[in-house]
Amino acid sequence: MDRRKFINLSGLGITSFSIPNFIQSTNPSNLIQPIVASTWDAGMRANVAAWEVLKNGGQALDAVEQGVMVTENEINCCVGLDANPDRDGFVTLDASIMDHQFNCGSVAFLERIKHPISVARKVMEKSPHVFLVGAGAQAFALANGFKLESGTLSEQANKNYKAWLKTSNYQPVINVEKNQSVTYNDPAFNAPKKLTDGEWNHDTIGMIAMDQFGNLSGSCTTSGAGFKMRGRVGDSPIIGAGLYVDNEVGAVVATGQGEDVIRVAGASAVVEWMRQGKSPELACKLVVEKINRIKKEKAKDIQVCFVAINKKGIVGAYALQKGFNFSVYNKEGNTLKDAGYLI
Ligand code: SD4
Repeated sequence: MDRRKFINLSGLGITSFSIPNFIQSTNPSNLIQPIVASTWDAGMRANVAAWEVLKNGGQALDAVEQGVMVTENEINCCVGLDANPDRDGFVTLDASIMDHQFNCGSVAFLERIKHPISVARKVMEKSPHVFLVGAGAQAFALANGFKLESGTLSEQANKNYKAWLKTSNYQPVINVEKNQSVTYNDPAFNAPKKLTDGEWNHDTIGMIAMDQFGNLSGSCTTSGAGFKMRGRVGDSPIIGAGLYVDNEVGAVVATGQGEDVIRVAGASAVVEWMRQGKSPELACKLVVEKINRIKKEKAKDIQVCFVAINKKGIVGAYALQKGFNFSVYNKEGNTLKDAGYLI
């Protein structure tokens, strides 16, 4: 309560009601319950690192960076340097990060750097820009202490690439995961999932979080679409498409067919529905429905998914197709949930 309102209320003789409220709002024991949500089941492992930051009173921005770094680090993973290459055989990475004050940073078409999310944060904090790409992004990373990695494909990516070269037919794969809702109350949950050829069909982790101060942040990191054209960039590093945070309203992250998320400014559109009072899940659904309308009969060939959080700390998600799951960690534990879907 601000001072003027307090004085006005005391003039109305209701100070006895106002004082406890005032005390309550400044009482540290009354801080907001933190929460983190992320895309797919890889989010279960990423959430553990994010929760470590949040439960110790850390900031959402640190949580969403450290959380997705876990996925970027995973061996034989479809996110980060171990992921599928573009059609010329090079892994190119995109990432973005945004805090509660509209600060944001992105990198795209970044090669041979292990943690694109941390480069994106450096762009946000140490450059006058928002978005760096390609050789310039790599030079910026090297100038800021990042190491140039070898550029050799991982064993699994090499196998996948060789198989793809047999036809060299670029066809986006619909991103789905086996549906499986489960709650892990063990805060140390860290069961790595062994990926098999058939399951390696999404390439992104997005994460949104609210810290104990009620501040929101988000991050997104991806290898993009496997076997994409060289230079192709998806939605993940595009602020407003793959990620958006408005601390007055909520935070949203996307995964799936980036081209179709970009054309509706997806994450920003979900935030705007929440601003109009829609729940996070309904806000995601309304944007998925718009994509479905635009794509018409081609909608069945793609997947798009959103995860959103509002200022009350409520998380919701929605996907175009069956098979999208998302991970949520709060004081009750780490839970993998199936998202609702349209078709
Ligand atoms: C992209 N949205 O580059 C990403 C891909 C993705 O799971 O989410 N894959 O279009």
